[in-house]
Amino acid sequence: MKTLDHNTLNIESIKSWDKIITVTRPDLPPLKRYVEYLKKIWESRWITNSGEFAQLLEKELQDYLKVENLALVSNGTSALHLALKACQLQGEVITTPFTFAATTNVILWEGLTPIFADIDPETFNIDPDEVEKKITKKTSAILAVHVYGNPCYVEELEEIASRHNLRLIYDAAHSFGVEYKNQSVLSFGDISTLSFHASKVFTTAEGGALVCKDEKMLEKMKTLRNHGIKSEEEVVVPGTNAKMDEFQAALGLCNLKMIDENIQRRRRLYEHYKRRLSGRIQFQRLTSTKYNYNYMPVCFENAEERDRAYLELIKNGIRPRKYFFPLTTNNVYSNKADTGKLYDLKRALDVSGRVLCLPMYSDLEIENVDRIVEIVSSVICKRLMQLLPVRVF
Ligand code: T4K
Repeated sequence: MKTLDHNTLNIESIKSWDKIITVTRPDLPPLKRYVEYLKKIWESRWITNSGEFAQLLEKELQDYLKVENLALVSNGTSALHLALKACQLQGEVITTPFTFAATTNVILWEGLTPIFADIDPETFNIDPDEVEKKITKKTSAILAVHVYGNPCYVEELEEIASRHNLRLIYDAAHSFGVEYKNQSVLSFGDISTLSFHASKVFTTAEGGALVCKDEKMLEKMKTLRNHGIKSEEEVVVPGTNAKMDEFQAALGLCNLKMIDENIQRRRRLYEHYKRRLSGRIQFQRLTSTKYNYNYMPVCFENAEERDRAYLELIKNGIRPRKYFFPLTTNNVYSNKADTGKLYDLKRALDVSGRVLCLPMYSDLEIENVDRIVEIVSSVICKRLMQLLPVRVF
């Protein structure tokens, strides 16, 4: 985390932070454009509670994402909370341990029990066969994650959920604009949740959204996000405050204008990484027909090699991240990195030990991608050299 001492804060300290290549960096619009929106906010003095910009962003996102029912919320975690709450779940929720802490945390906060199912070692998403094995009388839902935006096996999960009468919720925090079989990946399952955090391909600083098929369900979640208030004198359900404010919505409106261009730039970087590292490292197998290139995950041969590459990059002023290590089983049971073994999660443990997310953001320079590739390659080469037969002359 970046920490600045306010007493010594000066431009130089900010510049030195700028030299570090981080795993991600938010896209920001030209400042002038954002200021135009700020002027309107100043004029209206309407700064939150379903303001004009929030309503407009909801509409524009529905069009862009090709979905019918979308509600903005304050972040991706509150989107997950509202989704679970609206489904009135009980007992057990089957989920993946290979995800960010929030996916598992919300299950626990809602008083439910997370049951972990193993992942597919190529797509890194929850394996439907493993889900099926974990279903009991207590199961009420499946909470799957489209990891790094890569679509889950949606047809198989849909079939299992309907056969067992379970709710199917997708944590689509990384899936902005992703399509599966030329259809928005957000149109699968009962509810999908998005994150618009600074680290995401589309950002409102903090923010998120809920997408669902059923209009009534959307209304329910909109009521829940505003304290359960139906009218001035009617609170119909104990809700919460998960609203997006006008400053965030304005940033979203500006960023939406640049989204296609930014995704194109990421795509070029992704392909460059892939071309240069191909055959020497494992990439995630993508199942999408349209992808957003939010992350650049690669898997090394083993954990030791991953950790060496991680340290080597850090030494060179590059900050990759071990998303997602350790598994979120740790949130629940203990602090040990190997708790996954207890739950028959061998593949998740293996991927989590080998994965590294390399820097990926739209204005990352290609020369820096080359530098990163060279450092990673030098680590891999050491292993390959050891494998070569030693010749004795
Ligand atoms: N479900 C899934 C599957 C998720 O991945 C997430 C969040 C959620 C649910 C919950 O959504 P939110 O409630 O967060 O909307 C980051 C993000 O905070 C988190 O949103 C994200 N997933 C997760 C994968 O990554 P950290 O702790 O790694 O963030 P941090 O502060 O270390 O930032 C990462 C890098 O981003 C920094 O090294 C530099 C860059 N950065 C960050 C910020 C905040 C910037 O350049 N500017 C910034 O303002 O969790």
